[in-house]
Amino acid sequence: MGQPATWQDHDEHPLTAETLQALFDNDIPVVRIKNFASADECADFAAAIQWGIDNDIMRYYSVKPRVGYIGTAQVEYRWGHERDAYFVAVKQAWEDWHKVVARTWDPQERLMQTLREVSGHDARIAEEPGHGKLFSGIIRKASNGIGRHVDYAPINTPDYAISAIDGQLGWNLFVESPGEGGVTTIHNRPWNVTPEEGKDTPMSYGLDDSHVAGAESVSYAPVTGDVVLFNSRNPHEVSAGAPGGGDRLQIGSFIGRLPGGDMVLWS
Ligand SMILES: O=C(O)CCC(=O)C(=O)O
Ligand SMILES: [Fe+2]
Repeated sequence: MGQPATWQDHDEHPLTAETLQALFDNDIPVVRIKNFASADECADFAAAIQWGIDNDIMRYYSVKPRVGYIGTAQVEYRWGHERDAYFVAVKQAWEDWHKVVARTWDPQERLMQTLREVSGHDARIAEEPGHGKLFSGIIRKASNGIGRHVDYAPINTPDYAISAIDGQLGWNLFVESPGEGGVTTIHNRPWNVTPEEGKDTPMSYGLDDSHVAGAESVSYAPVTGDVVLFNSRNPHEVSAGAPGGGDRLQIGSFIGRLPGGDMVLWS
């Protein structure tokens, strides 16, 4: 490998056709869509999440710190599960998700529409031939933070159709945010290991400092109503929100860029 990667700048950019591609190409660190949702829309969505918590629709990941979610995460099925088990979970995930979103509005639909308008390319939920749609649009309560990890389908999920993408972003809309903390740090060190045929895909969660040593980094704060996008192939982590502040309530997914420019979404 040659020189370590560097970003053009450390700024938060508005969403345009150019910044979207620059983010996929890892030339810039962060795109922020300010005021993607109004304060009323955020409060309404947060109330729907609370209804999901009160009705035991929220589940908790097998990782520390504890992260609550509504929906499912494909990456949780990468080891020791048949593909069919993931698609059984997808069916339940969409049912749970629709119960919540039916009470409020659909940020993911708005986001896909925004991506189409800005880019001139299609943006749609990812599908696996023979199985149908993946789940997309995970709702999370991440008030205690999220450990350092990478998200990149060609390495995480080499045997799914989404592995055909050549760039991967994460987007999140924050509908409630801690007054302090809950900051996401992104390290410019795109994940680059070769998955071995017939072996488990490499560990992508709980990455220690050796994975980011010497890399430049940028941090962003969750702001209620904003969508933030970043290149999820870079190691990233979320700090805990300060106690006594609001929760960190969010909805988001990955956006993969297919050769030709169309975009597919999944969680
Ligand atoms: O909540 C965030 O800021 C980032 C969460 C995350 O790891 C992701 O969306 O891939
Ligand atoms: Fe992530």
